[in-house]
Amino acid sequence: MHFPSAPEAQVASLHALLSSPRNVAIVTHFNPDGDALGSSLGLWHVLKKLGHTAHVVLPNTAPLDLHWMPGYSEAIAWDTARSESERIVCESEILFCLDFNKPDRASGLESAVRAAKTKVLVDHHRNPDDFAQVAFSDITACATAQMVFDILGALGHMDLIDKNAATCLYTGLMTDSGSFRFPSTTPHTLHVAAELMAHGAVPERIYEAIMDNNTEDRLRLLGYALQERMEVMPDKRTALIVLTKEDLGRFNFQPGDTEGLVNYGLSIRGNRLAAFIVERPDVVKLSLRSKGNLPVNEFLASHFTGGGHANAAGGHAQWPLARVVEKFKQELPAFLAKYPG
Ligand SMILES: [Mn+2]
Repeated sequence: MHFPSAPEAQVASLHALLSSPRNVAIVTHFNPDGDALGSSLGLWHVLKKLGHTAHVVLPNTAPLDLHWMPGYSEAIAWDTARSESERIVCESEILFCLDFNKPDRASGLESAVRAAKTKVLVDHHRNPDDFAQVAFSDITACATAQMVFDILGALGHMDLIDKNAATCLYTGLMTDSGSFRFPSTTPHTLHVAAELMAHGAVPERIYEAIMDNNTEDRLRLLGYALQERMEVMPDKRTALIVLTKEDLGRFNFQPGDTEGLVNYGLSIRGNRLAAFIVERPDVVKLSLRSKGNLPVNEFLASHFTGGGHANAAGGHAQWPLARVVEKFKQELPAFLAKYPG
């Protein structure tokens, strides 16, 4: 098996760093998703087996539907344990930064991340900041969990991937690849999935744990968003969903409840763009998805604050909701005209 996300030089540096027992911390991005947690916990299970002292430290508590992941109960979160989180990150001998590539994505842990002396970046997002001593950056990898697998394989630790680690890594792979359907899914992705299955991951269980985990409020919010708050623009092959903070309050919004909502707009026959704009307490957030050659990361970077992948990107704006929606609609025609589909 080959490990495309694990270049020899970086693997050698990491091998040297981990050659004796260390105090290791693993940090991932704010609002951790399946890949953030899956890559972090997957790596954590293996580092412990190698004899390191290891902690997963989250900038905030993960959504409830990820709490089942093996090892989650031993992770700590900055929003519930600030000083302990910061201390563990600051005092770590090696800090892994997984699934993000700019220190501010660690939110409240940003200064602790900057202060940590030896940082190892493992990430698949575009345009990484240069803040880590050892950097694994592969924008072609469908998930950070896939990169962690490659790195563990290149280090010769594949045999240390037990059922728990395999379950975590498979979760990252599955969630970030859209259940193995996004264009980022490669033959290698499926080889890694197969290997993780052989190490104990059970796809049926993991899919159920992630997907069949709705609350009634979340499903009602989805129905409401599609029925009352989705604008379909057939001439633009675009669907736009806008939710106000009152909408969220009405359905007792919990973090993660609107995860994946934007994809419904893209599932309309013929659509090439879907947008979801949501009003949060201090910011308006945008989430864009597209098909084919329509780089929504460019659109967000040009007109809002944000970025991401060509077909899946996110951003925000510190303006009133109405102004964000107006700006989106204003800039949309020129963007679509630039990339005729
Ligand atoms: Mn990811």
